[in-house]
Amino acid sequence: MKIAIMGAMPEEVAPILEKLGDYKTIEYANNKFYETTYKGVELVIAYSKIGKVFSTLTATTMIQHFGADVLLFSGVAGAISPTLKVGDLIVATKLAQHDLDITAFGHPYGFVPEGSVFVEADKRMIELSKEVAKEMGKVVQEGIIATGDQFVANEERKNWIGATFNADALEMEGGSVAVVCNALNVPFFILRAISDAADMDASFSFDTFLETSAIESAEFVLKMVDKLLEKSEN
Ligand code: 4EH
Repeated sequence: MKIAIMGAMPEEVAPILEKLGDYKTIEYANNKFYETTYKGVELVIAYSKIGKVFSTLTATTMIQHFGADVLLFSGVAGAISPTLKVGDLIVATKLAQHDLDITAFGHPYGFVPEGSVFVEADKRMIELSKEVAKEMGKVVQEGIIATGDQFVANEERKNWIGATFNADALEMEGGSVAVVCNALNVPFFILRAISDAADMDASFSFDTFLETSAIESAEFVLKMVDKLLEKSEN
């Protein structure tokens, strides 16, 4: 088994690399990929750069070039649901692209022919995340994540995304990573820690909490790796 761990920003993967210590750096497709062996399993780690296009490229590369057969995403997100506060964790049950719009042709938001509005994450890993949460004594909310090439810092846009996709959180990479993993039959898990509320204070809140929230998410995702290994032993 080879496990891919990705984030979008350097701050999102730094805590993971720090914990792992020794790794090999491989340059490919204008990006750096970090490879290491952890408890006898191969890991490939990278941050994609921000947005749907770069995250698509990185997820595809990790699977097709590096041979990952499971993918975990760790990062931060803006909250839509009022029950999500800065530092809280959300696991994506399914993801959509909120900025995909061919409604002029009568299609719903987020839909293109032969695609689907939502892509579901791997149910087994969501189950495992409940065990991890319990063991860590943490609360992890499950919910819908909406993705788009836009930093949302606007109450009106945030509410529209919440209402249109029934989404609980928003970010800029999960929906595209989901499309890639789904197409290539790679089970995926997307975890985000809240950094802001996607409102007028979002950029300030984001800058303040990026680092601490990214650490929250990274710690959890590493425990997910431990859990996957524990389960694959029996
Ligand atoms: O990778 C992008 C980062 C913001 S853009 C998406 N990430 C963070 C999640 C996120 C988010 N996405 C959309 C957290 N809050 C969000 C929000 N809307 N309100 C960025 C950040 N810093 C420097 C440059 N670009």
